[in-house]
Order: sequence, then structure tokens, then C-alpha cells
Amino acid sequence: MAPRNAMEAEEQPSRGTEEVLDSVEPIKQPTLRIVWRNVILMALLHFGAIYALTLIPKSHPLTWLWSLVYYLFAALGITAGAHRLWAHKSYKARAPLRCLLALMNAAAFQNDIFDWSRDHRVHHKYSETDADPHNAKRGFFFAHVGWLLVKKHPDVREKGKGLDFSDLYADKIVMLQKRFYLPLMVTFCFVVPTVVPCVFWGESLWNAYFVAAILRYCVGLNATWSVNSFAHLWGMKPYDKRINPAENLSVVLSAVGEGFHNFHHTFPSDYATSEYGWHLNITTVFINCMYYLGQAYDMKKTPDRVVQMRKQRTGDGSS
Ligand code: ST9
Ligand code: ZN
Ligand code: ZN
Repeated sequence: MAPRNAMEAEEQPSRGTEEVLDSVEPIKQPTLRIVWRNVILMALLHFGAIYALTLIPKSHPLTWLWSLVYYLFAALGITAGAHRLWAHKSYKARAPLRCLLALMNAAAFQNDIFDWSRDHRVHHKYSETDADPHNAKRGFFFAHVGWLLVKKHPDVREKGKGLDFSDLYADKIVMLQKRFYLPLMVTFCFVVPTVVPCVFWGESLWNAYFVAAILRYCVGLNATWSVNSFAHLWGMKPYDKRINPAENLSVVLSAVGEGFHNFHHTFPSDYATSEYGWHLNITTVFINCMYYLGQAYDMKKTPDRVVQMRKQRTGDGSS
């Protein structure tokens, strides 16, 4: 197997050229099995979203505001819910908040909490290898959306089997959301955002569906995928220069505080996913508000001393 980084390369015992040539294995290329149903649905979604852009000037200003508010609602279901609560256990939440986050998560339609968290744990443990569901070494397109259009690499399944998901199985709300995912997803991702503008300010069904449901959903997906693509390929690495994940400001903004990806991969259980707490981080603001309401507790934060020492030891000196 090829060494993954320079440090590992140095640790390899030196061998004669012939011995090395004899032991060279053919590179195992993943066979691409395209899932055409996903290709067609994703293409339709993106064409629908482009068409929705032409409807924005014809829509009610309250529909614009509603789409933005609903974007945040759904995004927090991913960031505060699937990501920081369930995938990383970076804080704890009482049942009412977990119920709310499960509904918000369905509004984002990024697969159920269980599947999302399972893939994400495997992503962290096996980053940039074949076992990483959205391995950025396979290029920008694969990391962004391509991984959802093909069957998974066998390593994802094999290595994923070795991880512990008992906490997810034990969470009744996660299991309930998984069981009723289809009706919940249809209701919260498509029906609610469409019906509210029609009922409350007389928006047309057509405009409400395309702008508040289709366009809002499509932008949310691309913002999330940008963490896997842009933030795994470009940006500064103040915490660990040896890994791919980077700090990417444009992703920070669209992904409501999730673009501090070099910090996040260095300190994955930090509930703020960033050194800077509330700074450009709506998700952290939301979790802190939930703390003041008694719904969130036991938030894990990396001590500043540890962060500074790590920056000096492995950072690229960029901040
Ligand atoms: C979407 C997800 O968009 C986006 C996630 C992005 C993650 C980003 C993370 C970045 C950080 C956070 C930032 C948040 C920012 C938010 C900003 C918001 C504004 N381990 O999956 P299957 C096994 S979804 C262990 O079907 P296939 C398991 O036995 C978009 N085992 O694989 C499983 O069976 P079961 C909408 C695993 O058949 C079996 O394999 N949805 C693992 O290869 C089959 O699993 C879509 O587009 C594992 N990790 O199919 C649909 N994985 O489940 C997308 C699998 O019964 N999905 N196993 O236990 C699919 O259609 C399919 O999954 C597939 C692969 C075709 C992609
Ligand atoms: Zn993570
Ligand atoms: Zn990552």
C-alpha cells in the first residue's frame, strides 16, 4: 500500500529495488456503479432551482424572507442536529430539543439522522481514503455530489462495520425519525415550505414550491456539499497542516458556521467546531441559546491552551 504521508514514508524500512518491484500491487481502482435514478433526480432538482431563480422577482418579498428563515431552520437540523449532536456527541440535548432537531433535519432532506451520522463518523475516521464516503482524493466533483450518484466503495461498508453506532440505535428519536423518514421528509422539506406562503400571504403555489422548497433545498445541499469539496481542497490550515481539511471563509458563511474544517478535523468533539465561539457561527449561537433554555448541556470545548499548543506544533502559521 502506498504511504499516506511523508511521516509514514519515513517510517517504511528500506528495501532493495527488486524486492520493491516484486511486491508492487496493481492500484485498486474503485469500480463506478452509477445510480441513474439519483443522477436524474439531482439533475431535475438543479434545473428546477435554476428555473426558480427566474421566479424570485415575481415572488412576494415575504416569500424571500420565509425561504431564508426556512433555510436556517433546515440547516440547523444538519449542523446542530445530525452533525454536532448525533455524529460527534459534542453536547447533549433533552428530548424536546432532540424532537425539534429531528424535524428540522427532515426539512433538510439529507437522508435520515442515522445514515448521515454513520457516514460522517466513517468520513472522520478514514478521511481521504477509499473508506471515506466522499473521499476528496477522488476529485472535486466526487467529493461534492458524485459520491451520491454512485454505489459506495466496498471499503466504506467494510471499515464502517467496525465503528460503534450503539448510541444512535439507543436513541429512540433517531430510530423513530428513521422509521418515518419518508412522510416526515416530504412534509417538512416540500409541503410546509410551500403551504405557508400560500396560506399566510397569498403567494402562488407555483412560486412557493419552486422558491421556498426547490431552490431553498438545492442551495442547502450545495452549501453542505461545499464542506466536503471546497473545505477539503482549499483554505488555510492553522491547526494541522498535514491534513486536507481547511478553513474556508465562503463555506463558513453558507454552511452556518461549518467551514472551520481544519479546526473541526483537528478537534472533532468541540461543540463550536471553531476556535472562535460565536464568531460567524450561527449554529453555536443556536446551541448556546438552547443551553440558556435548559435544552442543551454538557457542551465540549477544547481548552484554549490546547488549541494554541497544537497550532504551534502542527499549524501552517496562517493565524
Ligand atoms: C446528502 C447527504 O446530501 C449530505 C451529507 C454531507 C455530509 C457533510 C459533512 C460535512 C460536515 C458538516 C457540515 C454541515 C453543513 C450544513 C450546512 C447546511 C446549509 N458504515 O448507503 P447505501 C452499509 S443526501 C457502515 O444504500 P449503496 C449498510 O449495511 C441528499 N455501513 O449504499 C447499508 O445498509 P442499511 C439526498 C455502511 O447501496 C448498505 O451498506 N439523498 C455505511 O452503495 C447500503 O448502504 C440522496 O441523494 C457506512 N458508512 O448506495 C440519496 N454506508 O442502510 C443518496 C453503507 O440498510 N444515497 N453501509 O444499513 C443513496 O442513494 C445511496 O446511499 C447511494 C449509495 C447510491 C449513494
Ligand atoms: Zn464532523
Ligand atoms: Zn470533513
